[in-house]
Amino acid sequence: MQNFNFIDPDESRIFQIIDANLDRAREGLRVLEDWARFGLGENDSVTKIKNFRHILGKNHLEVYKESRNYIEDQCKGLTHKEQINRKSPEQIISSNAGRVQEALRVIEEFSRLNNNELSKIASKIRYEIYTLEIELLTLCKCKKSQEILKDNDLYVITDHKENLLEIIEDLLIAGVKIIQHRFKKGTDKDHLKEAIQIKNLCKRYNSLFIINDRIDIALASNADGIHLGQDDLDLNTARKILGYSKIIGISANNEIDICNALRDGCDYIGIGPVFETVTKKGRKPLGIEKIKILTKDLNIPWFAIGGVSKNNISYLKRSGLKKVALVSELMNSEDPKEEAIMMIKVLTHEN
Ligand code: TZP
Ligand code: MG
Repeated sequence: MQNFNFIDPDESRIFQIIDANLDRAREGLRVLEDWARFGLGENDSVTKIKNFRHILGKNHLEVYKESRNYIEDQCKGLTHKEQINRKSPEQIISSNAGRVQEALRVIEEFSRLNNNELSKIASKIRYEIYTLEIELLTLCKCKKSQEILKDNDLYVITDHKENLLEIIEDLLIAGVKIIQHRFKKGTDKDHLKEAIQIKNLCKRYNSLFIINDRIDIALASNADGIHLGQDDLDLNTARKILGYSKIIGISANNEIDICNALRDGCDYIGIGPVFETVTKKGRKPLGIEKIKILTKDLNIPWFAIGGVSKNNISYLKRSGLKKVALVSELMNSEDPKEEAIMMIKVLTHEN
């Protein structure tokens, strides 16, 4: 570190730049830290960000602060209209991560001559912020999807239908927030095309779009998640491929499968069949009581599936099966919109 006893005006300008950018970087970090803490409850990220703030604080030398008013800043208080337009936490995270990265880059450049140590610190933290930004955005996306799963009790699964897009739009208008696309025949090209169309619809209505079985189609259609049965790819492999921004649901119908799914970090469970169903012929129903026993300690969302209809939904709810998934009842309905509205009403109504 150089001796700062004598400060020439050029040096003072540089100190002022470093001072302003240390403030900027620390402020931006504080925004990221608070969202990680209060918005996401992510302690590891909080610790990491706090540590960066403290390192920068320790390196915020008096000599930088003293240069603050030495030269009048004509641009003080200027804002950009983008700042006013920021609406979502994701936008706030992105813009503040960008703010920190830019400020650190400026520090890195201007401190290289007089404080090489600070320059190196700024460079190191800047690289870490690129990764942290992606981590926080991924967690935001995951959290949003998990909230939709927690807050909504009707989960609708598609079947092969000529007018499938029309049915889905009706369901979305009715307020269905979770749609799973399930396809058992046809070509991959057609599946993907249909998946992208449904994804776009779901996005328009802020609903979750989940793909059954096929991780490749889930990725290609930018689905919000995947649903896997016990014979599909295992959860750990799926998580490796999909990362943490996508939700993974598992069909688990016995204690062992439920334990494994929880251990491996699945986001929700589908359990059934509750009743006999034509959609999965020959499957022995578990029945309401067995499902209640299997799910009694579950602390993630779970949906009872199999033979759920408008005639038994209220009974299911009264029996403690408060979240349901279904295929045929709404796919074959004369009026999917009205029926979905009615079902949502029954499921959300407090007993
Ligand atoms: N998994 C267990 S039962 C079932 C699935 C996919 C089929 C449910 O279909 P439906 O028509 O709602 O009974
Ligand atoms: Mg499957």
